[in-house]
Amino acid sequence: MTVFRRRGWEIPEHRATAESAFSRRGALMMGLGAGAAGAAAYYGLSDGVAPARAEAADEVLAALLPAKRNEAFKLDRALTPEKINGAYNNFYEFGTSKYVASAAQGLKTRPWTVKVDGLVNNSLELDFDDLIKKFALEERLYRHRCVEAWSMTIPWTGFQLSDLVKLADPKPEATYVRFETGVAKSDAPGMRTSWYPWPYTEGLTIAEARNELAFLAVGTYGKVMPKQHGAPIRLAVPWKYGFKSIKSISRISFVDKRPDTFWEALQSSEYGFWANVNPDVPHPRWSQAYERVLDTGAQVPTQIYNGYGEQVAGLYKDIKGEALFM
Ligand SMILES: Nc1nc2c(c(=O)[nH]1)N[C@H]1C(S)=C(S)[C@@H](COP(=O)(O)O)O[C@H]1N2
Ligand SMILES: [Mo]
Repeated sequence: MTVFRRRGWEIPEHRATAESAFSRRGALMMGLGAGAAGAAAYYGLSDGVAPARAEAADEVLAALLPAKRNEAFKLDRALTPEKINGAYNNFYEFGTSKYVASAAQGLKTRPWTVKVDGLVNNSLELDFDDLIKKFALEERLYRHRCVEAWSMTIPWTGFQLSDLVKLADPKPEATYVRFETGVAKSDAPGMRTSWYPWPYTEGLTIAEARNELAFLAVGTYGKVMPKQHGAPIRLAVPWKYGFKSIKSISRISFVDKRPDTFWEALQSSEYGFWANVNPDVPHPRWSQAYERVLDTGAQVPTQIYNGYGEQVAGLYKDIKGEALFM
């Protein structure tokens, strides 16, 4: 069985040239040659340098960690080592390579406000440290399957999105939830590329947002989340392709129309709203049948809903005529 791997997976082909030119500029700005940049970032992180650097103001969160593990969320495979997960990321605001961990240290995570608005009875605008005090933090071991056909497992610390939905108390007209990334343009070299529809946005149906698996993560490996994973707060929806799990969220809006999402706006023929994992529905440019497990490099068969069908298949049983798996 052959799995095609191409460079610039998530980039529409006609943009690939502009893309690599951008990455090279980014590398030069850091005073490194293009080849050295990736390697330096990778090996630097392997020594545990970048992920350890937390904001001084992380004390409130740090005092709540480590949170108790919820044993209901188990894995069928080994946990990916922290240094591997922290050194291979997708965070386009900081560049299109996987080695954005160093650049992501420029993300300012304090002060950080999360706004919850739209069709709700209880709109909120809370400082991140006040927000986390409203919820009981727990740890869950989740799988993560990127649309590019690599996967990892990770222990997230956070709280169930449905608890925030409850607190916001949506009106009956609210049918979707829209998420927006709050990374400041001035901190994020990748956002200078004008052909991307910044800010990064994502969306779920309200039923998906109420599903027990939908999780808002604020920590990894029992610690404050490294910036490259989307600090201070990011979504984890493990039955969907990774791009749905939006990072560094600053706004959550309850709406009555399907929200535009970053990847759909960029290339709707390749990245849809639903993006549920399905090994039988290939991406237009590659197979989704297998995934490369980070660290071991093993090629393992991908599972429908990334193995979470028991929890989520029911969400889709009455939805007809929609591209649920792209
Ligand atoms: N704001 C924002 N969120 C994002 C992305 C991004 O580029 N920007 N990339 C997505 C993609 S494609 C993946 S696979 C995951 C990667 O999460 P990780 O780097 O923590 O593994 O984040 C998702 N969330
Ligand atoms: Mo991804």
